[in-house]
Amino acid sequence: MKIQKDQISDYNKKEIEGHNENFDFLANKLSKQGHNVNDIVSRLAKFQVAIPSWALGAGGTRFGRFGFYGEPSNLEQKIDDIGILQSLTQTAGAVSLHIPWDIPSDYTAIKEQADALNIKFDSVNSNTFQDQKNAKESYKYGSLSNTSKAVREQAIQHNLDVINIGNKLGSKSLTVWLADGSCFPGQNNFQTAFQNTQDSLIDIYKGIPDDWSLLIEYKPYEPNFYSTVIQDWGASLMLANGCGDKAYTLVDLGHHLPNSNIEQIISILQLKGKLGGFHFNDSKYGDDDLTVGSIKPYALFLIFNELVYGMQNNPQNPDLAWMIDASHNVKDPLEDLIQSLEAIQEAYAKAMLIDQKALKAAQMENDVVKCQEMLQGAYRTDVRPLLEKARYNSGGVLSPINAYRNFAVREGLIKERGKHTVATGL
Ligand code: LRH
Ligand code: MN
Repeated sequence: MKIQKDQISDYNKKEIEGHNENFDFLANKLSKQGHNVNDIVSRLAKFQVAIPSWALGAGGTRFGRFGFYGEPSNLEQKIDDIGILQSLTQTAGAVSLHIPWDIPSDYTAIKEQADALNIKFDSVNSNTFQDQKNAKESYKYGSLSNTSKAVREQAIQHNLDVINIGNKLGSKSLTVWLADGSCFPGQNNFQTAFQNTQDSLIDIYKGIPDDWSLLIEYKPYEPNFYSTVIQDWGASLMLANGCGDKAYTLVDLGHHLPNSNIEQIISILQLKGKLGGFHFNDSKYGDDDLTVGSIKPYALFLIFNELVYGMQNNPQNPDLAWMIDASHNVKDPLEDLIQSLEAIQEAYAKAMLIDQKALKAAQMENDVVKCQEMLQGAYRTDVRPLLEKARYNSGGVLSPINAYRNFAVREGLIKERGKHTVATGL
């Protein structure tokens, strides 16, 4: 299913007047405050977020999964669905594949399809947290950290295979997340597990092409419930430093213990030039993989405030890999992803309203109230007309969710694919 350009222009005609009114009012106010509105709008338009190939169907938990009709049942249909997101939002210009869930059957064809939809291949993800059919070794007791050399070598070879797949698609990074850990005290020798992981990552790092990066994702628990080898940013940072300059930490927002100060973690990782990328989502309790900004929107804004500061003050940190990592248990996956894209753009736009130099000056003066007023003033600004303008200028729709429903996309996908297709992934 494709969204046609004329569908979009016809749809926007109905909303453009209201948009122009809101935009002109806001742009006028912001210009008076000294903001370069055109610069903010063009930065929003350039800001592309990678869609996870594993989150285009209905997710589920061990307690059950409720399918969503018209799900993509192969990689080609997944790329088509991301094409729909890109047509509407113009901010979903990349896909992050998970291997072996999404191994391309025809590399040339899948690249042509993605190119035609203006979709790039972002980071590729390895999977050593599930045993593959006919696999010689099992990852039950871990992969890169496993006490068995044969298991570690199998896991290392898998990661090298994933690099090879990504290389054929034009990806420029490998994301490694390990479930490795233990469920009970005494089960693991922590030092051996950590050292095995370091040595294994170094072997993988040797296979990373020069213009690539290795993103090491941390997580405190699940599926192991007593210890996880790469449990937090400190462990990920140490392992990245142990590998070399092309290795960085990957921050999944859901991979933090309650009340962690994620914006502080991000600030320091940027200072050290070791922040490589994000898995955006939101959570109330654990790794809930909920819609971005749906639970803690102010925390997301504070994270973008540190990111904007980093973009302006930390040239030592690389360009970041922006990716969503979510799972949809009750909502249409495409609507959920549209809302996440909107929340990310909104937090970024609000953070760009902060005069970082003035904020730093107030911080140096310890003028706490002034600092707060600056942050909350930006946060309380309704920036949606800026997002609409960025989409409109890039050929997208002014309000994606309304358009998605108005174009009856899900109904169209069900007509094309039927009601019983199931997407690979989580
Ligand atoms: C682990 C994780 C990781 C992926 C998986 C799909 O919780 O965040 O990024 O490999 O989800
Ligand atoms: Mn993740």
